[in-house]
Amino acid sequence: MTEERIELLDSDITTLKVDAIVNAANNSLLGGGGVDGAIHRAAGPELLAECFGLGGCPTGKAKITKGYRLPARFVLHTVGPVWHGGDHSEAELLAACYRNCFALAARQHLTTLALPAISTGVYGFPKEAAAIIAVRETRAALAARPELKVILVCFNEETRRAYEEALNRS
Ligand code: AR6
Repeated sequence: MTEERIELLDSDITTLKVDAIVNAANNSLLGGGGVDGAIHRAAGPELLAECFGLGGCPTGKAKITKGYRLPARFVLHTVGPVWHGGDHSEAELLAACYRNCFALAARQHLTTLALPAISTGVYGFPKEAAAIIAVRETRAALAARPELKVILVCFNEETRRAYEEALNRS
């Protein structure tokens, strides 16, 4: 069963002791606000130093670093699309973020992953539509890897509601 391996958790992602947390970063990978800022603050300056060497990241792709002072061992940095109304491949790019994070986790044999609601903050992606994509891609990843466990982190009530609705749809 895949559903038993998806957890919704009201939490600050920087506190979670998992194999990897996902960062909703920007193309520079050099920090920012939102969850990105919180992760860099909690991980310490060594994270920024490693990110400098990565040369940024295209939208929809993902790169890995160590977690440094975080309880999580690794950080998977992905760059979600900025919402421009929905006709600019936003849905495909958001799905690619999830797929590339899950693929990277599989390559590194990481089994416990926590993800924020990528693109739904500063980048303005509608929460309900984003939750449907997150749940669909998470279910596909869980079906492909029986050892995988995924925590979808709800930083606010609207995000939790959007995930609950997406999980109940099918
Ligand atoms: N733990 C878990 N989730 C969080 C946390 C946290 N500590 N803080 C915020 N969220 P956002 P984006 C939630 O804006 O929309 C940055 O400046 C938040 O409530 O962090 O992908 C980057 O550098 C929302 O549900 O990311 C980029 O420039 C979700 O995380 C830009 O923002 C994503 O919100 C990326 O924008």
